Amino acid sequence: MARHEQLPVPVYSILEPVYGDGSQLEEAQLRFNNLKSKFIEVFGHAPDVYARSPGRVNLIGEHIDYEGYSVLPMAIRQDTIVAIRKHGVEESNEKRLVIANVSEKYSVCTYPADPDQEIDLKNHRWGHYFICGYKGFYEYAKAEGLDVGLPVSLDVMIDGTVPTGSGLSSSAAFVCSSTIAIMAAFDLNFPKKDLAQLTCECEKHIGTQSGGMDQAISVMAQSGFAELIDFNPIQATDVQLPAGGSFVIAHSLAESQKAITAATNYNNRVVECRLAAIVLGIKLGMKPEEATSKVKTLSDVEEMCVAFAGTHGSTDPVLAVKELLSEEPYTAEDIEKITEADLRSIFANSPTSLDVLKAARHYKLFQRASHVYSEAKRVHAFKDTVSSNSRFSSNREEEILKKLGDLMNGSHYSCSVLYECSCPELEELVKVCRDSGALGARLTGAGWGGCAVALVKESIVPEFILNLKEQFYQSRISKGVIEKNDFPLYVFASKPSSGAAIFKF
Ligand code: NG1
Repeated sequence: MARHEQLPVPVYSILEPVYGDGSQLEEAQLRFNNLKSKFIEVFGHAPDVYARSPGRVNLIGEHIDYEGYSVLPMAIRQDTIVAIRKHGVEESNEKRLVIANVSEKYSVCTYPADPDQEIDLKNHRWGHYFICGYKGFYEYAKAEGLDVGLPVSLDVMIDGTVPTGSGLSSSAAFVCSSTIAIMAAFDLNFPKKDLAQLTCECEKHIGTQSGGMDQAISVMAQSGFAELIDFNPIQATDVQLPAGGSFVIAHSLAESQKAITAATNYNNRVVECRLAAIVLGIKLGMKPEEATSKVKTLSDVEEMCVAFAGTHGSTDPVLAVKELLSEEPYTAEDIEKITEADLRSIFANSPTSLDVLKAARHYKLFQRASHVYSEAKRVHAFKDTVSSNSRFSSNREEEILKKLGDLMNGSHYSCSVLYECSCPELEELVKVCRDSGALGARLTGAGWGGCAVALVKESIVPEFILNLKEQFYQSRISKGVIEKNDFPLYVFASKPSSGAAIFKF
């Protein structure tokens, strides 16, 4: 039987396979009806086809996907639905992409139909995410030698429920659903693993050096399972979570503007990791020229680090980091002495990395590398702990949940102290979660704002949520930061939901 990542995106004519039954189905029915009527109102025609892709919560494995390491996210029920209609094949007028949104917050965006258009990063517009998918579709079609004809006009309407800037991957839900909708409008369907790869690549057009976790889980998730996502090649392995635990997602109410802060936050860390890897490679015997040209990620030099650790009676690559990198931040000059090359020449092919170099004062190589190697280990420890669940009796479940919680706490500490991607609101929220009985709690997603995820015993979830309301949200409700009635949008327990789908009614 083919692994599920090799299969195409499922195509349904009813909503149940994705939205189940009960209130979620009812809500989905309303959304689809509303989307269709708004589409007709704006474009004068019904859409041809719909695609949906979910947001995700990352349970463990933060800021390591772009370093080549496995991560362990699950899809959440919040998603982006794209309704699309392809037209203008025979018409001679100028072909355009018109992107509307059911929410009045987002005004209509119009773009030319040229798939080679550059995205104007200096003027950030919400429709840019659709263009990422549009470019990605054509790039893939070209690479695969598919004849998709000349560009045509597309009418598009979006309905997204993944909160933006929350670390729950609204951007990937948007890019994946857009790409899949375009693909479906052209009557094509690519294998899920190719879609995961191409959406990861095309989201980079927005200016972040995205790692691939979000798109992979959004496209490949299976209802009822978290997934261990491996890269190179992309692969998803179902992970059955212990029944007695529930993951509660809570928003810190600090918005994380990943695309806008890329040069000092997200992309900065990608650059620091590459520099750490290059310096480690050189310290472990590579010629500077070889290291600067060949070493891209910390996983590229892991084997050398492990071999070094072996000479000290250990298998832990962190030992090499401790012995070979300085805890003091490095200046550009410090690193250039080691690499024997100007940093700008190392990153000459990456304009977004050059922006990082311009903005950076120093580089914390020791801290970033220690985080990446230790976090990569925690992911496997988490997976192994979950797997051991089925082999033992239910009275061991408590012990297993506790172990998972400890790993999540360890991950948060590392993100906060070594990777410095937390913020005061997240620190406060994580503490409130732990004080309210969570077995473990951590920031999730890129950080610098957005959500925390807490592992809570199923039996105490309502009490836990009430506690969070009192301890964290009440004062913010009083100050008018959020509306009281919106509280359920900011805190919710989530079961693993299903991945991308196409709907043809
Ligand atoms: P968010 O910002 O939560 O969507 C980002 C990256 C991931 C991963 C995490 C950190 C994108 C689209 N996503 O997620 O690939 O690196 O940060 O673990 O850039």
